[in-house]
Amino acid sequence: MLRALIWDVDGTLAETERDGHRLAFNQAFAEAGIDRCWDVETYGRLLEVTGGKERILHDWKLRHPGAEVPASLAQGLGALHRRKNALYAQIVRRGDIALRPGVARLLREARAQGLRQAIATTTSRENCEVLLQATLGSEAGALFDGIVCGEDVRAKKPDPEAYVRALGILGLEAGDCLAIEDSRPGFLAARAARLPCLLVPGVYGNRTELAAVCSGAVAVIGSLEHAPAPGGGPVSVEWLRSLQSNRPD
Ligand code: XBP
Ligand code: MG
Repeated sequence: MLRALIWDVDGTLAETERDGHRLAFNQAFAEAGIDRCWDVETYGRLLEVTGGKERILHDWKLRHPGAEVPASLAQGLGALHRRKNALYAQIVRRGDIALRPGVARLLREARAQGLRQAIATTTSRENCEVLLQATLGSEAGALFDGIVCGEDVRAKKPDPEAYVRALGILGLEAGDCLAIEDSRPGFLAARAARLPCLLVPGVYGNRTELAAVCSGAVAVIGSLEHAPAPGGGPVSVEWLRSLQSNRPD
């Protein structure tokens, strides 16, 4: 029985990464005098590591195999990341990032049909809140029963902790919920929490490749505006319910 949807944020609710977080990271690097600029492709590879601070360190380690992270980077990481989030907030507030097609409609439809809804994200709470405010405004409070962010967990995705906490807030069993994700780390996190997972890859996800590495997803679709045939049309709660028979366990 489908009782709740648990939504990922970055890449799922909105395409925040390429033209949001990435640009903010690059501007923060430039302001801090750090000689690093992530192009679209490089950033796509770095998304395998979730969490902004973790991603910066991962990139440095990739480029300096076996070397110790310099004290200047380790000590400046918190301030660098705070500045990056402030720059990200500016981008979101000026309206450059929209919800992905079909997201607002499905959020409202699920609510209207009595489904509970939560967010399980590895982004910082301030980023999540600014995005919800800029896209859904005051309606966001009525759509979600709980929001789990990066600060709320000890281990970020692909660790299941964010999903386990979201389930705790909802007070539901994993089998009664559906996770909606865009990425491999997100899928792994959902599955490790034993949640059925619908994958909706966006600009950073190749649908075919993701389907191959994420076997066990209830479905892999390109957009919430287009449910696959035979039903077709926008993804509805009814269509999500029909996926229950695809659950891996
Ligand atoms: C995606 C992430 C985040 C963002 C950046 O989260 O991994 O790290 O890229 O946000 P999700 P921070 O897909 O789980 O929503 O810099 O605040 O970490
Ligand atoms: Mg994501």
